[in-house]
Amino acid sequence: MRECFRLAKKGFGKVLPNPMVGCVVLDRNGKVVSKGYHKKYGENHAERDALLKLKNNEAEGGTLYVNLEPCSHYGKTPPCVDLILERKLKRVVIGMKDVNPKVDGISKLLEAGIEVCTVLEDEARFLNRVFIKNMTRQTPYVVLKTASTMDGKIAANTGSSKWITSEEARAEVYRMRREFDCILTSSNTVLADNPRMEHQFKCILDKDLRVQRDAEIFKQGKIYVASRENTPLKSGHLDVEYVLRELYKQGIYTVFVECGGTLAGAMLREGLIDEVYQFIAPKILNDNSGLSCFNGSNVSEISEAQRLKFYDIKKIGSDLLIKCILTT
Ligand code: AOF
Ligand code: ZN
Repeated sequence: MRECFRLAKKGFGKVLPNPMVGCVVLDRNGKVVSKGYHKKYGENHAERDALLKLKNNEAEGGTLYVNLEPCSHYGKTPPCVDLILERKLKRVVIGMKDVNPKVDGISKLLEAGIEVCTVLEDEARFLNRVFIKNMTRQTPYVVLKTASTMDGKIAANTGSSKWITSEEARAEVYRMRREFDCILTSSNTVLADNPRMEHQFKCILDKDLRVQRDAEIFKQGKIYVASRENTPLKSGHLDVEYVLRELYKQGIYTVFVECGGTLAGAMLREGLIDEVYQFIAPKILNDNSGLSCFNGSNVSEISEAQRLKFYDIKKIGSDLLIKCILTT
């Protein structure tokens, strides 16, 4: 199954809105006879990719490993379950059940007398967390990036923020942006920093259309401006959840949020963030009037704090980059 995960990741950035899927086929003696993966959206599924490589049917009586339940529907390709039955496999080991309501592969396999079992489910679900969110919620997967001092400040009280992190960390942000379909920011950030935010698709939350068209951000890429003219308000602010759903309808499956503490705090409170990428510079501002990464309010108990799980940490230049996923 770990080999399936490794193969699946080769499809990173090329398969969305489909999942990343890898497949390993063993013959009746447990010897690996074929491997495959889902290479690109619309192309063969992992199981088909692996099984079609076999000249004689070495898979007969063998085991097929795949990190997602094989499909049973006619989509861009015929059902993988049919091919598995045709090739007479004895056992199928999956990582997770498919969340696509059109798919009911496990029952089809069981009905045909094939053994099915699940292994490493948590890891399989983590690998395809973007697909799961997209498919079950019809909304993009949202990662918020922030960069702070060790005491969680993103700027001094004058607004001075250039630069908290090292050049290497900033270069990493440029690279990271390319992994997302869209960058989302606020008019506050654009007015304060006038960033260029080089990207093919950018969304600015600008309720009162305060950002002028000659701002750097307009000089490149496609821009979606959400304002009171095209977006409903919720408690006097733009309904960000509505904006995310609109972006999804335009084929945006992943969003990278780069903003200040007000929007970050609001999105966190409203449960709109899936992950946080936090850069931490080896600096302490030591001023409580400095600006915070998350600017919510009225939280009186530590037990009310949002919980996250650190899943990756690395040093970039002189800074740390902590990647974490929200938990309940
Ligand atoms: C698998 N193996 O490698 C993939 C699966 O219409 P299609 O062909 O693009 O089918 C997309 C759906 O098929 C997708 O939402 C997911 O449920 C499943 N993708 N299934 O068994 C694969 N990519
Ligand atoms: Zn399939």
